[in-house]
Amino acid sequence: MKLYNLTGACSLVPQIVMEWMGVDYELHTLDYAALKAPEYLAINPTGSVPALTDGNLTLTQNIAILEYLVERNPQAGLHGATPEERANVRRWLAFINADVHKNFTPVFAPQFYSEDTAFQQTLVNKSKERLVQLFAILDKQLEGRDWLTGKRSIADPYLYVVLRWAHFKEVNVGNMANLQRFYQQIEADEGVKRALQKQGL
Ligand SMILES: N[C@@H](CCC(=O)N[C@@H](CS)C(=O)NCC(=O)O)C(=O)O
Repeated sequence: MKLYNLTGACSLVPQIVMEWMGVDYELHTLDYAALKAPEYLAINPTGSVPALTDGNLTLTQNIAILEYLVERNPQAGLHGATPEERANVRRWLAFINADVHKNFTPVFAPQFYSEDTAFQQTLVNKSKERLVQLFAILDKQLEGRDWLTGKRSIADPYLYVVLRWAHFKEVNVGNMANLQRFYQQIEADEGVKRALQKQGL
């Protein structure tokens, strides 16, 4: 399997999952220009990571990739064991992918939306305010739990990656004790350390 990656981006999520599963994969790191080049656009027309190839299969979209990995490696136990548990894992995955992740786009790249620098700053500030509200929901969910759904799943590395971004972009989550505990715990994980090291982080 080959994972197309941009250093520190959301492609770190399936990479950590593959480390946890102990599967063989090749990490193919691109720079931003290569993401928009015809060669990669043929793999992912949106010019974004992640993309995963496995034999004849070419897959994009984090959620689809994560679900594919767990279907291929059920023994890793990274999805729920019952329909209810799996629905709960999907709920938190969707929350992080569709709500949290998307609110980082204006924080990282406000220039995508406007050339007006004053407007860009407003956009960054408003998006960070929204992110604080969304992270507070995640913090509450972690109350009394080590992992988002009570046991380790494919949702947890996604939470880790957006928390890394929150620290990097100074989104104010410092007073959210459950998130801080989760972050320290997952950073100490050997699979996470290997993934970061392979990315040069
Ligand atoms: N909906 C996509 C979003 C992927 C995405 O936003 N990737 C970012 C990195 S975290 C990216 O490649 N951005 C570069 C760009 O869009 O120019 C998914 O879930 O896989």
